[in-house]
Amino acid sequence: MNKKAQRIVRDIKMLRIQGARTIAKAAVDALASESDSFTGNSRDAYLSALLVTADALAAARPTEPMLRNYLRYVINYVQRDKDAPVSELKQLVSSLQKGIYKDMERSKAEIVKYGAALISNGSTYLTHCHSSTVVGIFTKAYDEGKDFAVIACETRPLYQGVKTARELASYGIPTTLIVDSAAYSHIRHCHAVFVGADAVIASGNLINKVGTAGIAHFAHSFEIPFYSAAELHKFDHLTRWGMPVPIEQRSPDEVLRESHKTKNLSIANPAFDVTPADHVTAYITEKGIIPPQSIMLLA
Ligand code: RUB
Repeated sequence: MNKKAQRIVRDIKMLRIQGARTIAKAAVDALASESDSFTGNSRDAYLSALLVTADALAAARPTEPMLRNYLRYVINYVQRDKDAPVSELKQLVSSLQKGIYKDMERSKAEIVKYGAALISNGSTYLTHCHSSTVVGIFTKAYDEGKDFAVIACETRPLYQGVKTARELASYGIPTTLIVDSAAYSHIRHCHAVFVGADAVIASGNLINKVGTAGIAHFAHSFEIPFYSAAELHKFDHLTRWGMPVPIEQRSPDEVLRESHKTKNLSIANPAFDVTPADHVTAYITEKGIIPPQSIMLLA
């Protein structure tokens, strides 16, 4: 792998690059850079360099179908073109990259438009973690002149919710940051919950940052709408045949400092959890706002 691709793999692993869309975009960038820097005329060597890079990127965050779907899309195109010389394949990858970026921008703009339409004056919304799509929904609604407030959960252990709160507050949206365990007492005063999505599976269940499922459960019990902003590329097609989506387990060091660790103490640090489809009011997709039961048909 070239230096840039190695750096992107590292940054994705360490969450310097976070959030499904941003990760997928960076992964496509890494693959295109690997393609670009390849020297030589061997088609097999070129393809194997791409496959090695794609594998490393996919392994960096195993719960990210959007990343896998886009990488697979590029690799499939390259493999299909059996007679093309390496120079042509390089051009192909570069134009696929541009197409993917356009596609991502288009779908985000649609989701943001549909999502902003759900925001009303005088309301308060709760969000969890950092989703660039959800931030886009709130900022679009604000640009449309809507007057509303946001409560953001800080999102232990890596505090991505602080990033959300800072972005929204600096945009001018009244925002309150709470610790994750305060979600229950705040949610009853909210009008809806908006979260992002890392993966959507065949059952319509949502996989998103750990803590999401609990928030969805509270929302369900208070009859508060719970929305997930999810591009259709976040759908994991393998789940149609019963393949489970692995839940990434991260380092215990993110939870507890070395000096605070004690004998016999184990630490669990799952990055995501699974929200059952019946706790999801709807997915906000680029094709519109749809019930979780319809996601498989559409994706
Ligand atoms: C981020 C997270 C986000 C989704 C969607 O988790 O759970 O809600 O990735 O983000 P992490 P987006 O910080 O562990 O990557 O809407 O930007 O795709």
